[in-house]
Order: sequence, then structure tokens, then C-alpha cells
Amino acid sequence: MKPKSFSRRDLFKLGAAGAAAFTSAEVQAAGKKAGPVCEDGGCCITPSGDFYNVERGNPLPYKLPIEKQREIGMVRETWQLEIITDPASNSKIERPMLRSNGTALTFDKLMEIAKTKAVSYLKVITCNNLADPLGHGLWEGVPLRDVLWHCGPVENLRHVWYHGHHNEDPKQMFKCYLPMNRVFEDSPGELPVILCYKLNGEFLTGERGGPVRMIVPEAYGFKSVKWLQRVGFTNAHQSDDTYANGNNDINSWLKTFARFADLPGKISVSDAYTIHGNAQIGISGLKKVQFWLRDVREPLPANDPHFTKAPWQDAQIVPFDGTTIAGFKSAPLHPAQFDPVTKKPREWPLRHTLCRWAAKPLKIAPGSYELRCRTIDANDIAQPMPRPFPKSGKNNIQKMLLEVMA
Ligand SMILES: Nc1nc2c(c(=O)[nH]1)N[C@H]1C(S)=C(S)[C@@H](COP(=O)(O)O)O[C@H]1N2
Ligand SMILES: [Mo]
Repeated sequence: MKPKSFSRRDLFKLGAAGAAAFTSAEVQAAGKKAGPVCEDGGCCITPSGDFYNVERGNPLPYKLPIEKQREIGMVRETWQLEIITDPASNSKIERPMLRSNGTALTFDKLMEIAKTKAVSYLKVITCNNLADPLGHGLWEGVPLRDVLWHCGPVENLRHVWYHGHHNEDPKQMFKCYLPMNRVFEDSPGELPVILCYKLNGEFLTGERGGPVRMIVPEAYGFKSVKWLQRVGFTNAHQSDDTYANGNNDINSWLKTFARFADLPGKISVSDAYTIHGNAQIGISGLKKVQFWLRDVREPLPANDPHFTKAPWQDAQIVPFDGTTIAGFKSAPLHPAQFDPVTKKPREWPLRHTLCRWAAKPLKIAPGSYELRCRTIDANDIAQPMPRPFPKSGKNNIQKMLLEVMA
């Protein structure tokens, strides 16, 4: 069985169960192509059009006629971002940015700020309701704080919320919250939340969330709101996140896990079999990827539902190969990820990204096998940890079947 079909099946299951977080339109949109698996190169860059979309909206804003897109600010020439205080709150800022009096942030103004503030970093986008990453690339933008400071924040500011274009229909609104301090400072080694306008050196397409989307480096995809239209300062102490209302844990930071590439499920005994795939590096980092090939005639380890005592074998993480990203016309690589002098990654693999792994080619005796993969995080803890609750990001030990023919 091909691992890609797991993800499609997962989607259909979600659809059939009417999972709370997904509208059927989202499931259909996400199901239109399989999640990309990077099969070569040293840093897994997904071309913009190969991302797997998770999107609400009927119609989708980037599919509207171009005149309408111009009217609503879905093209760079007419895009505007409003920054306001929450009308339901007592937050105070000195200079809101409003469409009504011509002070909203335009794309040109954003580019002006970008001249001194823009950064680029690698980041994987993964939906916390889906098993496979949606895509990985080099995102460029301006730290959100560098725009918010222009508004003169004063007091009663506990969160910012932000939402995208939603056809002026409150039911279609996709909204997220972030704590004020997450936006205004980054802990050492952490990346900033950015107002993002480029992926892999090209301006964002509408399908990818352009003209401007939020990118929240350590979070699952739902925090990275597309078609960004409005940011609000609020004194609310709790979030009213679209995904929270969809029965998800919104404090969901990226988890560490491994996935198989699209490996053949049937081989001949004379074939050398190379087990390989991708791994997501979550907030706990990644030390190792491991696999376990089990002849189905052998018993499963007793009383060990998460296979902690199985004879796992180490695979190798494919080293960084910067040739692809070196070719992108992008703002400086963020110093939390890359040394500004050598341009080399500070560690490999990098947190919040996708890497490749591969095992040495194997010769396997005829028979039926189960093949599994898992990760060991930077704290030496096997991931996934047995967590039966999927509201904060899927994370399972992937299994595939392998037949070796005589
Ligand atoms: N405006 C808007 N932004 C959105 C969404 C949406 O439906 N509308 N979906 C979110 C979810 S749930 C995910 S997982 C990511 C997916 O990003 P991608 O389509 O670029 O892969 O976008 C997020 N941003
Ligand atoms: Mo999502």
C-alpha cells in the first residue's frame, strides 16, 4: 500500500465523519491532490503550486473575476491591511490604520518597511487535522511587530487577532489570535511572526494566501491566515479562534514525526530497497529517524502498543544542500536559522521545517512485512509520544505493508 493513500483515506474519513473542524469544501479542496513528498534535494522545497491547500471560502477569493479581486484588495496594487482596536475591547493605540481615512497599510508601504526589516526563513505548513505536511518552503516577510509599532500601541493589549478576506460573510471568516508578547519579542533562537508576501523568492499567489498572509513559525497551519485583511488589538484574555471553535487545541505547536515517501509496496527479492521519506521537525527538535521492518509472522512486542521496545534501526538524515534556496531572490535568511556570515544552517535539521531521511539500501528475504517509521526528538524522546488525542496535531507511527516476491 502506498503511504500517500493513507492521507487521502484520512481525508475521506474526516469527510464522512463530518469532522467539526472541516467544512466539506475544505475536505474537497484538500483532497484534490496528495500531500507533496519531497524525493530529492537536501532541503525539501515544495513549489508553490504543489502545496496541498486547506481553504475555506465560497467562492475562494483568488478565484473571483480579476475586477472583483481588484475591488476587494486581492491583488498587490489594491491590497490594504487595516489595523484597528477591537470594538468589543478597551485597547488603546495612537494611530489605527484605516481604509476609511486612507491610512491602511498598502503593499507599497509594506515594501518600504521591507527594505530594512524583511527576513526569510524555512517553514513547513501542516494542518493539525491531517497526517501529512502540506508543503515546505522559504517564506519572506516583515515581522508583524515592525508594522504594529507604527500604530503606537498604548494600553490594554493582551492579544492581537487577525482575519482574511471572507466574502463579507461572518460565517466564512477565518480568524486567529496570538498573545501580544509572542508578536513583540522572540525567545532566543525563535523566528518572528511575519506578514508574508513571498514564497521561494516569488510573490505569493492567491492560492498560497497572497497578496499577504500571516506566517507563525512554530504553529500548525491554522495560525497562518491567508488573504490577510485586518489585524485587531484586543484586551480579550482568551481567544475566539476559528479553529478553537472547531474543537481544536489552538496552543498546538508543531510536532516531530516521520513519514514515508511514496515507496513501492511490492518488490522482487533481487531489488535493493531504499527506505526513505520526510520528517517534520517540531518544537522538540529532531535527533534521529528510525524504521522497523517486521516479518508479519513474528509476534508484535507484548504489552507495548507504541512499540517502544521494537528493534528500531537508524536511518540517516540527508545533509543540508543549499543550492535551491541560494537561487531564490529573497530577503536575508533569518539569523536564528542561518549564520549570516557562512550562510550555513546553525544546526541541521532546523526546527519548524521538513527534512529528508534515507536508510541504506536493504536486501530483503521473500515474505510479507510491516514497515514503520518514527523519530527521536532532540530531548531523546521517541516521537510520537503516545497521545491519543488528535486535537493538537496528528502524530502517528506510520505503517505500510511490503511484499517481497521470490
Ligand atoms: N483565510 C484563510 N486562511 C487560512 C485558512 C482558511 O481557510 N482561510 N486555512 C488555514 C488552515 S486550517 C491551514 S492548515 C493553512 C493551509 O495553508 P496552505 O493552503 O497554504 O497549505 O492555511 C490556513 N489559513
Ligand atoms: Mo488546518
